[in-house]
Amino acid sequence: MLTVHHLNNSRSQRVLWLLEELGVPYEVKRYERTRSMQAPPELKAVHPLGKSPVVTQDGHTIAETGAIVEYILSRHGEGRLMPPEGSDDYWQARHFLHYAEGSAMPPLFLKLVLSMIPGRAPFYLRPVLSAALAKADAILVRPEIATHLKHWEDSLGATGWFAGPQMSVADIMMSFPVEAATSRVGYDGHPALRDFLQRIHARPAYRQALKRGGPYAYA
Ligand SMILES: N[C@@H](CCC(=O)N[C@@H](CS)C(=O)NCC(=O)O)C(=O)O
Repeated sequence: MLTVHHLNNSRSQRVLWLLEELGVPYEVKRYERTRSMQAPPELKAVHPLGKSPVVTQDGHTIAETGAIVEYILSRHGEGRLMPPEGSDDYWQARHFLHYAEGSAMPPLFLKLVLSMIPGRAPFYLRPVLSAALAKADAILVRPEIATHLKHWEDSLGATGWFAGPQMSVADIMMSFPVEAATSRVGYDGHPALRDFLQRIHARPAYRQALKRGGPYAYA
């Protein structure tokens, strides 16, 4: 049996969604974030990085969402959720499989960290820190996020999916960056992103994954 080591309110939700789409049996081991929003120390006993998701099966322990998704597809996919090998859509799906965590998430994470700093600083430093970080956000982070949002909007434009005419693994990987970004900066000028989220959130497999994973802030 495949076990998903799942942290509440996290990108691990994508792994549950993938398994539901494929109809693969799995068990969920839930972990709760600490007050500082970090993973609890028990996750370090599963994998040294102590992050979620991690999956375990038949003596394998696999961390990192993209690698987990590749593992699940190679063991249980039977060609599903991947465009025909070698086609343009296939390489587009591979692009988004790596890009979601490699390039899309870092500026969103930076934005989150910048927003948390003033609240954790001594109160007398907060006004000056807030002003400096707002400037860093405006100069460095927001333009970067805007470039990514345009790439997503343009990519969805043709078919409503990230790689080709049908839903694929690209859409599952990209769901978390799209959910995280739009919850922070909204949908202004990005109707395809709003439409994408409405369609994926309505899928029975997505809804079943929410039931298995527990509270999730983005859907
Ligand atoms: N790129 C990694 C990121 C893993 C990651 O940072 N997971 C978050 C959950 S959204 C986590 O475990 N955060 C808790 C912590 O860092 O303590 C992946 O996709 O698996």
